[in-house]
Amino acid sequence: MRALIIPSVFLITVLAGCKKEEPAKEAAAPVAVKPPEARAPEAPAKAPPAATGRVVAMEVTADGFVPANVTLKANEPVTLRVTRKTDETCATELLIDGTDIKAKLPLDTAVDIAWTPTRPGQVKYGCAMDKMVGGLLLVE
Ligand SMILES: [Cu+2]
Repeated sequence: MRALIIPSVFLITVLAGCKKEEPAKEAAAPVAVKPPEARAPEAPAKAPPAATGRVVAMEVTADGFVPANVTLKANEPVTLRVTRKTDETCATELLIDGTDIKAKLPLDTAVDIAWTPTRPGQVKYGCAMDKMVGGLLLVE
């Protein structure tokens, strides 16, 4: 008798299992959606970072970067807060020689560019077009 009962119980279990599995997967889906919670900590990281060190306000006008030349100190963190005030310029980005810095400059938006020069000297910065519109960071 057991030989007959066991297969039928097995069959019922399998059928029930099949039917229950799908809702179980749906239930599992929200669990798989949990990573957004893990992404949540990234969001604050994307928020504008607090300015580091001295803040130097600069503007991009029809005359270029104003002021064009800025004196900095070696090993002293600085934040260049650059606001592009005109569309009459090709300086819609700011690049700094010898660094990976390439900051987009949206119109009328202050953009913080943090940098710590490591050695004295003159560092050229400016637009993406070979810094034709730009100036010098004079590192003392
Ligand atoms: Cu340019």
